[in-house]
Amino acid sequence: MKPFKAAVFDLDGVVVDTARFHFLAWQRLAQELGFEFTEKDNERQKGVSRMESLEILLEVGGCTNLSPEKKEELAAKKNEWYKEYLYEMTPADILPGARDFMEYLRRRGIRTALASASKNAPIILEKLDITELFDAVVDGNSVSKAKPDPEVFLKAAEKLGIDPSECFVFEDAQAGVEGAKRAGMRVVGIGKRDILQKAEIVVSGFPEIEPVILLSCIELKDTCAMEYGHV
Ligand code: B16
Ligand code: MG
Repeated sequence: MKPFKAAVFDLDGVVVDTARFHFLAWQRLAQELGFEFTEKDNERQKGVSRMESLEILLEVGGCTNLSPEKKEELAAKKNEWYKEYLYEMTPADILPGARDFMEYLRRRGIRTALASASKNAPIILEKLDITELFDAVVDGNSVSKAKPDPEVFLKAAEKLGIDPSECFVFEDAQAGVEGAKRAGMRVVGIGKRDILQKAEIVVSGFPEIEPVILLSCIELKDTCAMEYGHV
């Protein structure tokens, strides 16, 4: 196995809990359209693009035959509500342990990249004041295919100038884990083992595990991280 040279981070659900804001905004749209939208339905939207998320919501509500213009209008409306939450964010909203872990990796000479499906990634990085923590940023504005397509991860590796097999990805979504695996990368799942079964290591969050231990687990591709958190 090749050594690990770069860490590629998903954004929503890994570095910041914007997944909650996405859910609230989609739920508001569903309410306006007259149906219920649950957290279970929302799980399928994680990591996929805005328009694919809308298709999932419309399928749940049985809303068929909407024109492309109407769909664009609904997605834009949801995004405006979502951005209301983003504007309220401050650097304190970075998920516990994420900054410490990224800084630790960088001190160890490991390169870092962002690989997010979100077109709002630049605003989020700016609000959290973490743009400088990434050597490369690839987001929804620079990819044509959404996760589980590997494009966003392959572009991140290309921008870093590092072979995909030398990258480890941190992901909270099934679509993201799948995309990273298809890119030939190894994955640390952030969340629940039953949802992120294909990841090599799963932890419930960065504070569950000391950076030094998580890094050793990744380097050894050991199963020791499995003992941490709820997994
Ligand atoms: P936007 P990630 C993804 O971000 C979210 O997980 C997903 O729920 C969302 O639909 C997608 O971004 C697009 O977001 O509407 O802001 O462009 O997890 O890949 O960082
Ligand atoms: Mg995510």
